[in-house]
Formats: sequence, structure tokens, C-alpha cells
Amino acid sequence: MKIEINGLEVIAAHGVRPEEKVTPQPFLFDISLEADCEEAALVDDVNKTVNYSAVCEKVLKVATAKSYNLIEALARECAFSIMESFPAVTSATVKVSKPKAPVKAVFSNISVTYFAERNTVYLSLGSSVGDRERTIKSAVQKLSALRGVKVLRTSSMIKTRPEGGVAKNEFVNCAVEISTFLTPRALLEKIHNIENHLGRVRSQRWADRTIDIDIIFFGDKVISEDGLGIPHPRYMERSFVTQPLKELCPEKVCPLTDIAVKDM
Ligand code: PH2
Ligand code: MG
Ligand code: MG
Repeated sequence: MKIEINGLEVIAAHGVRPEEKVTPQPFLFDISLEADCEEAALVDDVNKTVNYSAVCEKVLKVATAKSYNLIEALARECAFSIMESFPAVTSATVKVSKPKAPVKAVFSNISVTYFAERNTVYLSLGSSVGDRERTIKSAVQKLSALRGVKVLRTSSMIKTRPEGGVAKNEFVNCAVEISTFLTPRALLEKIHNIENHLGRVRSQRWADRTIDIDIIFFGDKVISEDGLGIPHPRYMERSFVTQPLKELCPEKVCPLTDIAVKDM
């Protein structure tokens, strides 16, 4: 079901110009939330739905807690706060309008719109250097500390032969199921930071490494951009990826091939 809040007004001091930081002006919020409210509707109980007055309170709080330069930053922070505070919300669209923006022109409105959605994501982790189990545990810990990421389940760790002909050490591999409202790009960047923090050196492709974290599935998205291929290219031929996945999500169907994980 869709829950919409339109024209929610906040008088606040956001803007790049110095005078905007001291003289508050109106900001209008149009918020659209997707949530499963079927049960709430059936039993007619506000405690089983996303309470729109609580959402309004949250937005008012975020919009007055500090001064943002950009309405982009304000819209994103509102969307993040909603996703964090209301787990039943599966996606949120937050439009922030600034009808009195200091622009020497005639206009009716200026706005930005931020969209966030929750996705279930499967990651493959591998390590072949140092205390491998410990590094993997540490990576999972760092993932769960990320804003916008919830680690749901972790597979068993398995020892695997180095594949690809470059790495020489035995690997420890596992898979992790997370729920995230980050975009694929944002998640990828956070993952790279974690890899770097855990001492990943990017020497040769497929070389031994302290930690490798690959995004295998991101919901049912199919993405083919430079540096970002989802589902992960070639994961199906790698038993060190598919074996841990079979433990976590045997029924998951690859959006690219329509093959279920259990049949890979
Ligand atoms: N990762 C690679 C190359 N080879 N072999 C195993 N067993 N496990 C891995 O995680 C692995 C690999 C490149 O990412
Ligand atoms: Mg890899
Ligand atoms: Mg990688």
C-alpha cells in the first residue's frame, strides 16, 4: 500500500547563501512510502501500520536539527531516517521543495526528489592471506556497522582451492545476506573502504588477498556498468561462491539466467 504525506511545511534555515543560514524560509515535503499495510487494514489497528504522524514528526526533527547547504542533502537524510526508523517501509520517495529559493527569476517551485528502497543483497567473501577467518569476521562486523546495512545471515565458512591460476593459497569463503537501502554504487564504495581498511592491496587480478567482498545479487537488479556488474559476472562457475549461497538462498533465482541457486 502507498502512504503519502503532501505539502508538509517546515520553516528552516537551509541553503548555501549566508543569509539563508540566519533567515528561515519555508520548505515543503512530499513523501511517498510503500509498506505492506494489509494486516493493519484488516484488523483496523494503527500499531500494525506506518503511523504517518510519527513520520511527520521524524521529518520535522531532521529538517530542524541542523542546517544543510543543499536540499539534496536534506532529502537524502530524511529518506535515510525514515528507512531506519520505520522498518515496515520498503521504499521511500522524499521530495523537498523550496518555493522561496533566492533566485532572481520567476518560478513557482524548485525541488529535488530522493528515492530509497530496501533490497536483499548477497555478498561473497573470500580471504587467502593472514588469519582468514578472523579477517572475514571483521569484514562482516564492519558491514553491519555501516549506516543503511543490516546483516541478516552468514553462511558457514568453507576452505576452498585457489581458483583462476594466480592465487596460490587456500581460501576461506562464505556468503552473507544483508538488507540495505543504499544504492548499488554507494554499497560498492563502502565495500571498497572495508577491503582497504582490512589491508587489501590491489596488485594482480585474482591474486591472493586479505579480503575480497563481491556483490553477487542486489535484489533482482541487473546492472552492467564499469566496475559494477550485478549479478556478479562469472559467479555461477565458481563453487566457492555458489556453495555458500546454496546454504543461504537455495530458492533465489538469478535475474540474468532464471536459474535457481540450488540448481547451479
Ligand atoms: N577469489 C578469486 C580468485 N580465486 N579462489 C577461491 N577458492 N576463492 C576465492 O574467493 C577466489 C578464488 C578472485 O576474487
Ligand atoms: Mg572476487
Ligand atoms: Mg572483488
